[in-house]
Amino acid sequence: MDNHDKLALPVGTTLDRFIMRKQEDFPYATGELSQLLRDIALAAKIVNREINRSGLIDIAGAYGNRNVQGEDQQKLDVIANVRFIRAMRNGGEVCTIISEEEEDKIQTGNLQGKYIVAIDPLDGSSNIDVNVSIGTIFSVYRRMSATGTEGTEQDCLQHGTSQVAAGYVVYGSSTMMVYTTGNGVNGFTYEPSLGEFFLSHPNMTTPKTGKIYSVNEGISRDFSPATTQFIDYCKEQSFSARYIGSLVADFHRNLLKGGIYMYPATKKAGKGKLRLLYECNALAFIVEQAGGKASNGHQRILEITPQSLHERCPFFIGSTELVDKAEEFMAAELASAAPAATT
Ligand code: FDP
Repeated sequence: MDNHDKLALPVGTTLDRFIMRKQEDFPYATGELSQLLRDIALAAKIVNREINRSGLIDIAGAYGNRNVQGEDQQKLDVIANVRFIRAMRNGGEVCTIISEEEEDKIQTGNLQGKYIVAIDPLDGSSNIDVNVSIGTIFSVYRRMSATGTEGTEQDCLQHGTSQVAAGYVVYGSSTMMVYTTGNGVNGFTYEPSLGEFFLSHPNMTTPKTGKIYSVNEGISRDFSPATTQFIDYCKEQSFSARYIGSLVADFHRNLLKGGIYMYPATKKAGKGKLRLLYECNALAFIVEQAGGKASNGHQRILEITPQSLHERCPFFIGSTELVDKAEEFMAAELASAAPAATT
């Protein structure tokens, strides 16, 4: 067998093996967080399968919305919600889940579970039906309340700085899972024929600056003057505008290439559109671990004190230099709005 023989090529490191190796770095680790990450990865594989079949399901379900097993066809975001919750409920490590799809927190019944998970099971829902990249985003917190009880509101409303892990899955031209446990960021690409995620992007770092800005400019008439001025700045620099409208996909591209994604406050939505607990915090943790920055325009995302489960916040995330620049415009606006000091 020579070195060019296909059999000479190693298959690489699987996500499971990588998680196990990382756990060995912490001699007192119980393995519960590792198991939780594996549960999420398993649900992601199932959701990936459903997404890949979604066009076919539509065809198969065209007459009465029933599949061959006679089950009602469900929308993919509902399917994803069920799959992730079921995986975490069966796993046993999570006591409470906050999901974009459910108004109230979900008690899994695992009273001994040490972890709280906030999840957007399928983000970018407007892109589901048109075969465009979508994603899953998750944050993991250690509960503050005693085990043996249900998770509390206080457990769910922790600062982003308290996250013990965060990640996302992008279902795109290939499916990838990217996660951090606070010690760098690693990305894994799904190999469908083997049914495994393989380490493809070790120690991911994001460029300090970039040439991409991502924002829904169709609603720019509703932006504050400072946001518009920052967008004008991006145009003066001849940046490229790239906006898929799927947060995970837009974020993932900018993480790799350098750039800024923003969903600012608008006249209609003073806190923007994105949710702090299961969208902004997770990506903020990841971007910081990769050397980037995330802000609401004035404050570090991870230091915002959450007030409610589904609260929204303006979001500027990506290369540090570009987020700094956006903050400069916001600060100038704030300063000019402040009443002049009287003598
Ligand atoms: P969607 O409403 O399609 O679920 O999470 C919300 C989100 O998508 C993000 O993924 C996306 O970046 C943004 O909203 C798109 O909003 P606009 O259509 O207002 O641009």
